Amino acid sequence: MIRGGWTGRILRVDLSNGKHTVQNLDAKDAVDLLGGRGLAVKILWDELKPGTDPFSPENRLIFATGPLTGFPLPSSGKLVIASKSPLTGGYGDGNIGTMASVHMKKAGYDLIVIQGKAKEPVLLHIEDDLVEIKPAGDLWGRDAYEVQDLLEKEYEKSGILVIGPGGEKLVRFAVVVSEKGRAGGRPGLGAVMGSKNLKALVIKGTKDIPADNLDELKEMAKEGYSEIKSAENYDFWVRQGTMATVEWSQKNSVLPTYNFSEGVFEEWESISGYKMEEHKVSQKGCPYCAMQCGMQCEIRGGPMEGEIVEVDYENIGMLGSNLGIGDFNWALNLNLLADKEGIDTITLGSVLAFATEAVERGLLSKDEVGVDLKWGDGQAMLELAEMIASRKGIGDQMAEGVRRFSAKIGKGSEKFAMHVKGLEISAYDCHAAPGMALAFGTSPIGAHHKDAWFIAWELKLGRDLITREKVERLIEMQRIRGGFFEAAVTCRLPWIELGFNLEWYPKFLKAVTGLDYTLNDLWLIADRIYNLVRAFWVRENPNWSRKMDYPPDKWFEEPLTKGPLKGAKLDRGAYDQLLSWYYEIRGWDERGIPTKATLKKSGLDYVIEGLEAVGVSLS
Ligand code: PTT
Ligand code: SF4
Repeated sequence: MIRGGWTGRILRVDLSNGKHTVQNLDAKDAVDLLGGRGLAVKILWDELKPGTDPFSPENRLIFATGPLTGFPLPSSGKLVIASKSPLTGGYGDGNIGTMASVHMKKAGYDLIVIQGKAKEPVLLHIEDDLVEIKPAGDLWGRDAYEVQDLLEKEYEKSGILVIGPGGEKLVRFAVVVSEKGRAGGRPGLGAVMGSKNLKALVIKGTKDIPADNLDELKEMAKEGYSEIKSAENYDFWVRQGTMATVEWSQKNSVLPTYNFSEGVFEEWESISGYKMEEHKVSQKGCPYCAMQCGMQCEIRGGPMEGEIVEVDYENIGMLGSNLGIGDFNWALNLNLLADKEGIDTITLGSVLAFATEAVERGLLSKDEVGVDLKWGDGQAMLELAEMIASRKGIGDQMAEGVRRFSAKIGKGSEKFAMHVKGLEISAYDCHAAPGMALAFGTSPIGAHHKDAWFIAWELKLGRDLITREKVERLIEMQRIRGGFFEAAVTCRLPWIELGFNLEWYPKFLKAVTGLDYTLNDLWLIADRIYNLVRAFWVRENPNWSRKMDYPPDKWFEEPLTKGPLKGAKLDRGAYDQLLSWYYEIRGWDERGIPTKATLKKSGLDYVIEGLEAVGVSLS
């Protein structure tokens, strides 16, 4: 019997007719899928007709907590935002640290599901059982930071989620922003919010969240926090956070450079974690987190000089080395522009780098771009980034993401459009990392590292190793990160960065829900979620083939020309072999589609009918 953790309630809001309802959360779904990504994909599977336009009122925008959310447990203040992605056309989600997650649970909602489209810009205001849709015409057109400031003044002690002008203009990689420095929903979930004319969600909750054993939970949390704080690398983490990865990536030849042409960057020291420390003025963290990795840096040059921006590795990898920018201040200017406009830094870095390479190869002229684009030219990159956010000039095409932009340019440019399934690759070069390439290839939302930052394990196993064991380890990592952490909706960084013991999580779950999950139970849930997400993609693409799981041609065809791994590139035969093992272990057929037996084993019998209805023949 469930004794806590979930509130058991889903808030449904239809912006077309202005009505809302509260629905009971199905207890079996909660137990079988936990929350976050698990419950979100189930709703999308159940409620979206195949082929639904992501920008249509029928698409759902889902804010999903997990059973641990809202309790004072280490790093549990996260929120999954999910929808059918306008960037990829498949399942999309993001994970954002925000007080909105805590307030959602305290207001008594596990999930908020939004559908429809408001006639005019609106904001959704929730205070416990009060739910109101209010005009927000005065906020439309304002940047995400301004809106955060205005709403904080009007609604005290509330959780706030907003979109910037990028989301309003339906930039396909617009994100949802919170607390000036947190951003989530890389696959364009800010644009889905914009398509619904929803500028902001403000939520305040004051209720107690049911828990099976609150005293035990508090005791465990105390121990958990103290384990985290006594971890060997805790002090260094608090100094540099994710920015320590710049040096690590450079040393291991995976720092994305010149549109993922190289894995090392000559000027890496000027964009490193140490450089960041020189700019750091303060730091903050997500709710209930003792790791405080939100590094607040002062910009000391360029048009945004004097302003403060929150900095992370992905942002600097993609807006620094990947653009050939060695001046930290220009990378910071680009980062802040993306945050205020509410667009994803990773895709922004990718689409700017792609355009620069297209110019270099003579496939785009200076006149076509409207800006004299060169590697390392921060001023030119910033001008173009502004054009993207406002969809002006060529920015209108670039706002569609690299897959669509390269299709427009043609002339073979698809080979260096760095994406998988339409989602741009996050900041790890894979010329010499076949396992990490497979992680990007098989990530359930397109090329994101969130499901498997496998490169760290791959280096230990041996980067050239092509074995079934390597693939088993990759799947193990996907189960933990993409399966468990995205469904429990708690931060994975205590585990991956500080070695926080995974055994804590079944204990936390027991204390809040009263249910006895073993780690193995959690991996079965993870597999169920992966099978359901894959089924969602296949239902949208009934001619699914293994080509959907391939990284871009560049990594196979153009070797590294610099650094200790000069000459390295991926081998197609080896990649194909890894992919075949991957499918075999997951119980998917040679096209990458779960077999009937696999779906049944995961308790997903209902999926079989859904796939067959769109003409997919299952093995
Ligand atoms: C995440 C992706 C990342 S992952 C980064 S930096 W990273 C980029 N951050 C952006 C940003 O900032 N502004 C912006 N305009 N666009 C941005 N795009 C990029 O988005 C994130 C942290 C980080 S910092 C990471 S690794 C971990 N991610 C987690 C995850 O995915 N799941 C989980 N259970 N725990 C995680 N913990 C860490 O959280 P997306 P955040 Mg993010 C400014 O959103 O879509 O998932 O993409 O949410 O609150 O900023 O925290 O080196
Ligand atoms: Fe947020 Fe960083 Fe803490 Fe994770 S480690 S919860 S991203 S502050």
